[in-house]
Amino acid sequence: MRRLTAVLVASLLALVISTGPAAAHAKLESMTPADGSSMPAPPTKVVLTFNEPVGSNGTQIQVKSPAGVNVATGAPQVLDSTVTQPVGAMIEAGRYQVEARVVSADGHPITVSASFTITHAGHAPDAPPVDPTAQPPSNSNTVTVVAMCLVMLVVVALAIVIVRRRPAR
Ligand SMILES: [Cu+2]
Repeated sequence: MRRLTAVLVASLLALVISTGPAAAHAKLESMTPADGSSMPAPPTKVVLTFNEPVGSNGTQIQVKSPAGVNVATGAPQVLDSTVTQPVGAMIEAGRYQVEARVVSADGHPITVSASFTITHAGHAPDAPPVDPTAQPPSNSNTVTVVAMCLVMLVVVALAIVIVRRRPAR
């Protein structure tokens, strides 16, 4: 009899543990850019879509560059079941890791771990415009940096032209 009681208690506990919290927690349904995807141009935002509305308090999203720099800028915007995180310039090509902490409707936090890869580095948008009439700076390091920026600008411009020229699907 004691054994039967123990088995009953154990089954009840198992039932509560397995059906209780799991049913109520938000789950990531999709991400834009898609988890595991690879693209040439850096996105300007990361959008997480969950299977149910999530809370706006306590939401934290980090988008880490291959070197570990967080490129997320500003607060994530929560609208029903989607969370939009603006991201700044992605000046490194490679894999970006998305680490999100989102609060489920029942108040419990969940964490999301996903990633995407960009094959072409972006360019810092707040870089000063290049003045073609400017005197070449005396510092050779500065010249190198400016030259690299110019090359990046050309690459990005080319990428935009190529993407625009592709016929619509
Ligand atoms: Cu919960």
